[in-house]
Amino acid sequence: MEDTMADGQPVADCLFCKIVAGDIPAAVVRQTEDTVAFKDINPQADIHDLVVPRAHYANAAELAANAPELSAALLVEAGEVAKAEGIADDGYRVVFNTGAHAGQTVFHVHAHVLGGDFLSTFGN
Ligand code: D5M
Repeated sequence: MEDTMADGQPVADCLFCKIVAGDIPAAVVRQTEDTVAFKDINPQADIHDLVVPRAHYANAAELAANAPELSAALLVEAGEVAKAEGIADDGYRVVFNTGAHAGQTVFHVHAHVLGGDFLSTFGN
């Protein structure tokens, strides 16, 4: 997948831009100047939150290429969300689905933060 140039401006028909703007309701867990964290509507674990930058970037690669400091802030916030949800000590998973073959369905970058029950491990 090619990294594309992007400036972070809101996209009119983007679901997560609408959640960031407050135009669509979400169960918000935490907010910072740069990010919003909310409950995934279709949870795959006891705790399943999404952390999005307020700025619109399509996926993790596009975010990293165009806004590296915001990438770092998103990862820091994923850790803060895990702490707030009480799953930081036992362990949790941070996932960025990138592109259609990975199952990405919303093309505004989001970190899935999953934990709270047994998570299967890769390769064992
Ligand atoms: O993840 C996209 C995720 O977004 C998927 O787990 C469902 C979730 N989703 C979709 N609509 C909403 C709303 N309105 N609120 C909260 N969560 C939502 P992906 O990695 O793109 O497959």
